[in-house]
Amino acid sequence: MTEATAYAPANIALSKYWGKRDKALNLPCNGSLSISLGELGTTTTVREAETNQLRLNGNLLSPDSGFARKVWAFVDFFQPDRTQSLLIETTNTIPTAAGLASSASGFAALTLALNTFFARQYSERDLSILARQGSGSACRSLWHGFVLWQKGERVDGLDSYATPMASDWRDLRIAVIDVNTATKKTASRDGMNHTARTSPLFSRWTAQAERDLSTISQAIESRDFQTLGETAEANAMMMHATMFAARPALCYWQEESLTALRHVWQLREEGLMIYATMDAGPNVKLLFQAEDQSNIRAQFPDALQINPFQDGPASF
Ligand code: 2P0
Repeated sequence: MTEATAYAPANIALSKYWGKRDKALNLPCNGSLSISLGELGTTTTVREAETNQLRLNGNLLSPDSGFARKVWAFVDFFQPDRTQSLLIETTNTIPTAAGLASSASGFAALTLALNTFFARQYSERDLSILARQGSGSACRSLWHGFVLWQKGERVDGLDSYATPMASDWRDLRIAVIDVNTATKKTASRDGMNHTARTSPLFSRWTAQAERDLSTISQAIESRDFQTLGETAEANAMMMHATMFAARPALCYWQEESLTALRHVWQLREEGLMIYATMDAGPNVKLLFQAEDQSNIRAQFPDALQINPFQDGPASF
């Protein structure tokens, strides 16, 4: 194969991954469950080349940049002897203004493109295990829809991989309120390690996160939007509370984050079925149903609305 291209969607966790039991293998302390973002993701092409080159959104990256080092180390999983030089072109279809992390879709698309390029024909399970080693949340980005990453117990991580859930919940909607897209101060990797090491709430967090995962999983099966929304929001708040309790405190929020959350809580008091989640940044993501789409647009006119089950490019 002289060229291979693959697409993978970004994902938002409804029950979060925050804390590793093994930093080198990205093995989590608890399982997590996400919803993929359809057409918002990453397309990656791998080609034969004279020298190794990495392009991100059209720009050539220095081989010394942190991201380039991670990418080339990842390529070694597929080509340990480094005989073939490669041009890797990776392009995000996520509007930069949405401020959504792209490392998950980036490493998932790279995993799929390398698998085709090197004609490896790895199983979906093995691809998820490989993607996880590029970036933990990437193991969930190989599929559309709801995806569950089981934490696993083994020290080699061979039982820590993601699987897609059968549900096709077409009325589910997501919106992203862009609070601030400036580069975040603390990378997720450093933030979760700091939290695991210093937050006295950490063990409570991992135990509750496992329970939330199970509650959300059941809510998806029974199409219980209220339970899904309440649990996803509570899970995100507890993850951030665990970070606030770290020493020193870790806070990804900005003033506008709390303003947006208060807006959500007020609307809910008025009877609107809307819930919020937040990741390792200040943006607030909304969960709601198709019937409330125009209402949400009126309340949050600048938010990017996403229909996760709209037909997007297939990943496998
Ligand atoms: C998640 N996040 O479950 C959580 C919620 C951010 C907050 O996964 O170190 O980029 O590469 O394994 O996957 C972001 O962390 O971290 C993340 P690494 P990753 O989506």
